[in-house]
Amino acid sequence: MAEESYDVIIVGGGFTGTYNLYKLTKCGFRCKLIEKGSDFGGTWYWNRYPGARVDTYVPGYEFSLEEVWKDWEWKDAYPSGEDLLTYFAHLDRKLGLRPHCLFNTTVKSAHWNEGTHSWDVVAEGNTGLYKANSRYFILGVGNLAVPYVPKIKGLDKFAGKWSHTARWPKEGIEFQGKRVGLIGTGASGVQIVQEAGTKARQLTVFQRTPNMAVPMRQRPLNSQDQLLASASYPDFHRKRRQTFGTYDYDMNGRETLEDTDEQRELLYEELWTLGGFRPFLGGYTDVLKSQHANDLLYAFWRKKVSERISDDRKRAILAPEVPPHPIGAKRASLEQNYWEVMCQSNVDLVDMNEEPIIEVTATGVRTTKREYELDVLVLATGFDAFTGGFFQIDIRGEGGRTIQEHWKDGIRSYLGTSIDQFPNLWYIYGPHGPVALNTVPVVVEIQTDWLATLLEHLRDRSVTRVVAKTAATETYGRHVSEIAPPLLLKANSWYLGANIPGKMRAVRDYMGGVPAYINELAKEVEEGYPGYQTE
Ligand code: N01
Repeated sequence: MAEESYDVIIVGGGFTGTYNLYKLTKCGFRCKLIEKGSDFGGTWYWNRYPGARVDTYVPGYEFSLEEVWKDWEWKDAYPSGEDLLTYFAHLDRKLGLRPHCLFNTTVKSAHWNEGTHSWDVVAEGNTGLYKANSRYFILGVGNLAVPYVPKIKGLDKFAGKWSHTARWPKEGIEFQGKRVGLIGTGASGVQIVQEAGTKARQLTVFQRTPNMAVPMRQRPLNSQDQLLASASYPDFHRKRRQTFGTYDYDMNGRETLEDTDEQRELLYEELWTLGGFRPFLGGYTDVLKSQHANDLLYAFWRKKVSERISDDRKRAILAPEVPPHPIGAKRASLEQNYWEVMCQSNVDLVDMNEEPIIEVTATGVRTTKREYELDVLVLATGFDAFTGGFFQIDIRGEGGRTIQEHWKDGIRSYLGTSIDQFPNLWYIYGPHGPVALNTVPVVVEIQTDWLATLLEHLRDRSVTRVVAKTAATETYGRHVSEIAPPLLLKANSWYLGANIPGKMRAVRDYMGGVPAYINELAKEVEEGYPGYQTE
């Protein structure tokens, strides 16, 4: 087998991989992109469950490249998973990506070679093993790439069809006329409810924690409107980099109690009507800092949602008087008709706190109180976020140290893009970067543009080895922990790794807002990359 050699090997064909391939090829680097799936799309390739839809409206959720957006039209303000896959095909056509890609191929290992200052990469594909080496190794593996399937007794005995939402079969699973069970009511679960509730003969939702979902305010888009709006796209795309959450909406700069009750109610109503979780949670600056501010926002949310839940029992489970965690400490989902569907007579809601699941049987799910007969079981149980995708690859840095060993006491990252003792390795949209509250394409552009400048800088100086300094890494890590808002720590969210039993609970996301993050990156460039050691 011939061993190929590149300047850059990129893992993953989602937003990160496609943009890195485009950008670094344009800068003159010879790149290869390796993707496990059979096509581009990343998260949208894998999450094919019915109703999958993004929670950021366009043109917020797309690249800012004019050659891409100028002849692209969306059907809806919040595009569906299918439309996003069509967008990826458009990206491919416009940017000429495919010739540089290897699909149906899984990267198994990447070992740092101190002798050649390059990464030895082994992947496995349809045609056997693939080996290559590259000066730089870039992980674009996605933040929510590895599904979490809880260890529920008997799951393998279920005689009907079951699937995790993030591994939905391409041929689909029929809901029409079936008895469908759903475990998990995060963003994926909400979308399954909206879809399955209108098709299934019976939908049984097993809820552990209520979802504090806010309205999506979906609307169809027509060509004429998009054509007119496109004149403002460059401004819109610029603004995404200037707001806390890479959105066109920004906080009003005030704290909750600076306004009178009437002013506050007006603002809450305005944000509720606007739709989207970023405006609703970001109206006041202290929602995740002050418990009192958080309680006031929760009370408003509960009032609005309760008006739409006609069933008393279901209302008490879906919108309880005492919140299970501060609102916003878990990522709020967007809904279109969630509460109404939940109230339908064919939809049953099981509060798992009252009635825990004991096991899955051949014919359904058995709780402490009864058995629910099912034809289909959907697991919308989330992801091993941030580090899951890294740990699937045998990555070894200096001295053969694995990334698992290196991160066993917590993530060590410099600027959310590089790791001390792992030379020439980069990652985008991952641990200690601005991920959870932000939009993927925007963060990917910010980090990749910065990285491209750095790699050109190194090439101009004939540098072959670059690694983050340990002291800089530790300072940055402390900073990431310190800037996390206190109420964030009070929920068992994937933000903290607290959704996975046994996973260390720690801040994994840069929560200082994107303008502050951009300043960190810019300072590094202006000061001549003091956080890196080069040879
Ligand atoms: O996963 P989640 P998700 N028994 O982790 C429950 C993005 N996304 O796939 O809260 C019973 O949020 C768990 O219960 P609890 C978005 O960033 C976006 O829904 O831990 N239940 C929870 O209800 C989102 O934040 C979009 O008590 C169990 C659910 O499973 C992220 O992906 C759409 C359980 C997991 O919720 C993840 O969302 C979809 C168990 N053993 C996803 N284990 C949009 O753009 C877990 N649960 C709209």
